[in-house]
This record gives sequence, C-alpha cells and structure tokens, in this order.
Amino acid sequence: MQTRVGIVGAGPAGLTLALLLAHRGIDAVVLEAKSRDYVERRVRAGVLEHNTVLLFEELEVAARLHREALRHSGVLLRRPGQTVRIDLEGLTGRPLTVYGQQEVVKDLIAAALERGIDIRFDVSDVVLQDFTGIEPRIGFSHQGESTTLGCDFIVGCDGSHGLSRSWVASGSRDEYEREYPFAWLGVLVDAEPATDELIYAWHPRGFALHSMRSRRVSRLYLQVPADESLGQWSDEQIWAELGLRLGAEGWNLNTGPVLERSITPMRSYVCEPMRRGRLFLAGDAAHIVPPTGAKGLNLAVNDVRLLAAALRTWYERGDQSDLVAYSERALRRVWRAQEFSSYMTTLLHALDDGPYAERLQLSRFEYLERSEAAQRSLAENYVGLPAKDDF
Ligand code: FAS
Ligand code: PHB
Repeated sequence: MQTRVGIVGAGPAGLTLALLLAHRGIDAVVLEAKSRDYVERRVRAGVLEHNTVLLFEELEVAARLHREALRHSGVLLRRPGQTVRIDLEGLTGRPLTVYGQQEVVKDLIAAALERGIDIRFDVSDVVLQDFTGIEPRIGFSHQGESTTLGCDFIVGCDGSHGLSRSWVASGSRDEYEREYPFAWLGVLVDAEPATDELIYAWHPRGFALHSMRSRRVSRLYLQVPADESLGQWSDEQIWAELGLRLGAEGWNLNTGPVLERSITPMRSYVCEPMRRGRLFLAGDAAHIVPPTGAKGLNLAVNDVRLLAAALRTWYERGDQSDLVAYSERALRRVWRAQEFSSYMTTLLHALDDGPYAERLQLSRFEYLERSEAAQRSLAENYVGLPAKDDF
C-alpha cells in the first residue's frame, strides 16, 4: 500500500486532517484501532469553538451541526448565592456551539467515506518505521492480514493512550505534566436541561457542571476524588450532589434516566516538539488538557488545521518551511489552552489547598463579577482566539 500521508487514529484530529488533505487533493489513509460503531458512540467533548465550526463549514461537514447543535451566547459561573453570566458573544462577537463529539465524529466519518477517503477500522499491531528517513512506513494488521503502508509523512492522531507519542524519541522530547488530585464523574441523562446556558459551579463540596447535548439530553459532571470508581456512586447520590452544588434560589435541576456514565481523570500534558523527522503529532497524542476549559477537541482541530496547510505548502511548492514551523506554531495555542484550562480548573474546583487558596478563588470570582476586562479575557479564551496562520 502507498499513500502520501499515513494517519494513525480516527478521532477528531485524524478525521479532520484526512478531510483537510482531501480538500487539497492530498491522499491519506486513516488507520483506526477500534470499530466504526465504537468511535461513533464514544461520549466525550461537547463544546465547539467558533474556529472549529468555521473550519467544519469550510470542509462542508457542518450541515447537520447547523440543524441540530445549540448556539450559546453566554456561560454562567456560579458559587453558593452568586451567579455571574459571561456574555461571550457580546464581549467577543463570537458564539459558542454545543454539539457532542460523537456527533462530530459521525459527520466526519460519513463525509470522509463519501469522498472516498480510505479509513481502515479495527486495525492492530501498528508499528511506525523509518520516519527519520524519507520513506516512512506503517506496519499493521487488518482483517487477519499483515500489511505495510508506505507514505511520505506519518501523523500520530492516536490520542492520549496512543503509541505515536512514544516514537517521538525520549531524547529529543520534553514532557510537561500536571496531575490533579480529582477527576470528573460525568453522566449523560435523558432529561431536559434545566438551563439555557452552561453552568460551571464552585461549591465547598466540589465542582459541578451542567451542560447538555440537545433540548432533551443533559450532560452533567461532578468533581470526585482522583481514585474514585463509578461503583461508589448510585444515581440518587449523583442527583443529590449535583442538586446541592448547582443549587440556586428558585432553580431546580431536572432529573431523568442516566444513559451513560464515566470518570475522566484531570491531567495536563504537553510533548515537545510535536514531531520527529517525518512523524508529526496532533491532538491528544501531543497534549492533554483538563476539560474545564472545553479545549481538548478544539485544540486537536487547530493542530491539524496548521499541519494540513503546511503539508499543502510542501506538496504544492516543495517548500518545507511551514512543516519546520508546525510544532512551534501549534504549541503557541496549545500553551494558551493549557494556561486557560489551568485557570478555569483552579478557579472552579474545591482544591483542598487551605483557606488562603479558597480566598484567592473567591477574589477571582468577585473580580469577574465586577470587571468587564476580566470577563472579556475569560470570554475570548473560552470561545477561542481568532485562528491565524501561525497560532
Ligand atoms: P482521540 O482520543 O479522540 O482519538 C484517537 C483515536 O486513535 C481513537 O479513536 C483511538 O481508538 C485511536 N487509536 C489509539 N491508538 C491507536 C493505534 N495504536 N492504532 C490505531 N488507532 C489508535 N474534551 C473536551 O473538550 N470536553 C470534554 O468533556 C472531554 N471529555 C473527555 C473524556 C474522556 C474519557 C477523554 C479520554 C477525553 C475527553 N476530552 C474532552 C478530550 C477529548 O475530547 C479529546 O480532546 C479529543 O478526543 C481529541 O481528539 P483526538 O486527538 O482525535 O484523540
Ligand atoms: C460537555 O458538554 O461535555 C462539556 C462542556 C464544557 C466543558 C467540558 C465538557 O468544559
């Protein structure tokens, strides 16, 4: 098998990259370890930045998104007895879009297959070879056959548990990590959201988030200890805790059947550089953010937006300057998202860091309540700073 770009992973990063390359007439093959059904059912992110929606519109994969997604112009930050609304669209001119990652992945896969992009699901034994030379190869097994895919470039879009990161040699790789002492217990619920906009709540018992997937399906999260297991929480306990933490005068949570539940660890990670030879990393393969800033999926899309443009420069003009600059450019927005996710996580979670840290949180919250400048800073980071060729 031979192609121009071998992509490992059919998540938002890998699929968006394959579509961007096809849009520019550059062949790619996508190798995915799981089944199509599995990747289309994985419940994960829910919030799309304006940049991400614009890029999906450019790729002509946003039709269903525009029919079914929820368009939000603000977000609510809550503490017991206080709620601050951040007027995202009024402060930045850019809205927020709520549309589940599983819906994004369904739309991207459907468009890719319709456009003849070669996606191999259920592959195994993926091995990356000769990417420090000019003829990289990917060995893999598919439908009981071992195959080698020759390509000009390999892009590791295989997520936080993938293998491509490990191929960026430990010698030339700097890793930056932070583990938080808590996780998010998430539930997808068949219940009408009790709010028109997302509610991020600080509470002495812990953080809670009220999001949604549609006007019929709510998505809610609770801060739990990092080593918590799902079995420790009954539905009743989850609802009781959500009601306590999100509670406000004259406001009631809508409960309903829990359709899905999961626990997501809260960690930050960055691998630098995001390439080695002709192997590039994009998305969670290169970086992880705690979901408090709703950046994970959007960062993955930004990485491949920059990488696809760099590959086009190479193929159209034989100019490798954008490929050389890719890692530095992508990392600029990665670190902006790391800082914002850290700010939102430390602003809104019960940190168990003593009374001084709690007073700092309160002061930040009151500053947000009083200062338009503080609100504008949060708003522009949350909706996503405008995409540029080098950021
Ligand atoms: P992905 O992990 O989505 O995709 C990687 C793909 O590579 C997977 O399909 C995997 O099966 C495949 N793969 C792995 N190893 C392979 C191999 N060896 N060979 C072939 N394929 C291989 N972000 C938010 O903004 N909000 C959230 O609420 C949120 N919740 C999350 C919950 C969980 C449990 C996780 C893990 C992440 C969550 N994220 C959230 C972040 C998430 O949305 C990611 O940022 C997003 O999926 C990144 O997309 P990709 O980089 O494409 O990686
Ligand atoms: C979600 O809807 O899943 C969601 C929304 C905002 C976040 C994280 C997750 O910050």
